Amino acid sequence: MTAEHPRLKDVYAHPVGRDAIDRVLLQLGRSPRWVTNPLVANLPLRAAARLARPVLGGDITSSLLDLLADHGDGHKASPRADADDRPWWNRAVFYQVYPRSFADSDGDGVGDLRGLLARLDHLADLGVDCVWLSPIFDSPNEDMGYDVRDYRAVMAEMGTLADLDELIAGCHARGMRIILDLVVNHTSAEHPWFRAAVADPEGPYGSYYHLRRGRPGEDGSGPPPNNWASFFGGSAWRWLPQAQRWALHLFAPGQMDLNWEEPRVRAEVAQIVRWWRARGIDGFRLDVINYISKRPGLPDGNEAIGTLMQFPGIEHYFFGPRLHEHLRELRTDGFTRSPDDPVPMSTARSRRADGALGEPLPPDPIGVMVGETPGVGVELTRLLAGTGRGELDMVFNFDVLDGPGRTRWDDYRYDLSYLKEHYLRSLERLGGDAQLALFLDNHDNPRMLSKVLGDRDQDPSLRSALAKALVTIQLMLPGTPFLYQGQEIAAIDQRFTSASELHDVESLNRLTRLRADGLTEADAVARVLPGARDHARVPMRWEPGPTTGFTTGTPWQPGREESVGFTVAEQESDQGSVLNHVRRLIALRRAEPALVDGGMTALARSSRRYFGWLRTLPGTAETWLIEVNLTDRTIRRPRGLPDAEVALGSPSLERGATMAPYECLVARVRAG
Ligand code: ISL
Repeated sequence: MTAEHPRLKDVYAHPVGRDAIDRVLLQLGRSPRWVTNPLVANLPLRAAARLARPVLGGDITSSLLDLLADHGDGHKASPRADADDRPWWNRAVFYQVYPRSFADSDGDGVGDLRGLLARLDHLADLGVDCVWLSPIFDSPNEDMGYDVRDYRAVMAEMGTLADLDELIAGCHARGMRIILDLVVNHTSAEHPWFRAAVADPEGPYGSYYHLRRGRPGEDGSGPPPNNWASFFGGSAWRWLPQAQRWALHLFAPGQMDLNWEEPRVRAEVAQIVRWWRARGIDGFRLDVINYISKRPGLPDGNEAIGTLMQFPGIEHYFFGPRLHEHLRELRTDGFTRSPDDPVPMSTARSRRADGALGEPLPPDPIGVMVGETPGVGVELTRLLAGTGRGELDMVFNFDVLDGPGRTRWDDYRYDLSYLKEHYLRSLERLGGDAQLALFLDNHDNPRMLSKVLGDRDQDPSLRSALAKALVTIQLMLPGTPFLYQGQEIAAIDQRFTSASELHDVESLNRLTRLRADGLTEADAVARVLPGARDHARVPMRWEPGPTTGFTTGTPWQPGREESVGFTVAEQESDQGSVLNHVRRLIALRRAEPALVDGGMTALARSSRRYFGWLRTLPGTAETWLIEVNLTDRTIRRPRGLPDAEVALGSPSLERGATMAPYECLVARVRAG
């Protein structure tokens, strides 16, 4: 930014400023129009900040300007590649497996690699192109594998490296790629690097982490080096008596933040990636990858930002000064194949439009890089994953998950008109500059179905209809869909009743804090459940029965649901099931290029109830119509829609003047 006395509009014109302001407004539940109003937009930044002080609780100007200064204002992205040059992940359907809860082969109650191997046909039959596994590396599991002890070993309860090799080959043989979770913002405190750093902070591994001496005269009982908070509660610093140092952990006390300023850390990470690529892994989902670059000196966080975003310090690392540089280096040194690299142990077989398998593909020149990037909005998506930027391929923008003014912990009903608005606005603003990653569920969030339906999520007809509608949106909008296990059978939140049923470190810490604040156990549980990550971590429901075909033993996290019709086995034989709807949608994507490569035109843009759009393949007359009723009521279709032949619809292939609750359809527009 160049202006000496910036106005609010100058800040808003900067990609980082725009995303930061949009995020604050979303958090406060205010419309972005608040900033674009010319009277407000022309205010000098300092005056705007003064006016906003009662709402923000303090002055955030200098923090905002520091952030902008770190990133210049240029953001160049090349236009989207021609249809023929598009990378495979542009057309792929990804499927996230949470291995601990997917399938258990040995009866110990914990899902494992051989369990998944035995279920791979389920994913291939669904039409999945790429399987993503949540962490499987050796870990003490303080945060369920997001705390890695050895990046080149499989955790014992999930199997062995040989099992993983078999799994990779099994995916490839079925025409699916496979990616893993790369958790390198932090390691486990039990990782040998951290042990060595603690044993000798001045030695070769001391600089691998953020270790700080206490402030003068302190013995560790005093205040930590800065005011940063951990996402799982309390300070982000832990005192290490043996080393007489503080160590930074943005997550659990056993998840130690790596120091990416240290070149040897970056080289180690690149080597880990190359090692897995040689084994046949096709890329990685990179955990909290936007947090790796921290502002040098690790200064205190701005208090107003801390209060507003709930995590003091966040402005110093959510989009740190060297993020772009680190990502580019990792892409080149870790993910890009060089001519001397060994040929991967296997590669995926190609798959034709009719689903039939072809020959194994040549190795990909670059492994896919999917960034998990909390706090990143549309503009930063373009900066981090814009075509030709040489950083990430796609990022997850979490703004879709909660409505304006809401957080994950609020007990509220999600309004799908926000989902429509969010996706349309993102697509319009991204243009062809970056590929949208379309996801609604993952292992860190309650199920979207339950967020929308609330207590009515157990009503079988609403549940099925909405599950189909949501997945139709995900699979038919331009972008790359990421399905999460269970979405294909309309998984909903679990009815947990007591604290003893929760396992996640985040839920447990929150419960402890609420209890310490004086809440009864029942009240504390009630406050944690709306946002608990445990909901999405219950075992996959393969078949009816107490352990749902997940295990022959006692599941580590028992599933409590007793519904009829919401297991894979039951839905298999039901032509009208959610499972068969998802299969047909994916098959249609494969067969009809317009549904994947086609441009998009929104219909009835301002309707809050109806979500309709056309997909047209440039240079052809091939046009498809997709329609979704976003409400639990019957609605009228807008007038003037093209005549179209329904290929796939819920509840039927009839297309009348009205749409049933959460009805959705995909139809081929008739020529003329
Ligand atoms: O659940 C959250 C904390 O409130 C999310 O913000 C989540 O921590 C964030 O999206 C980062 O998630 C990833 O990294 C975490 C891990 O616990 C999550 O499971 C993972 O998806 C730390 O590695």
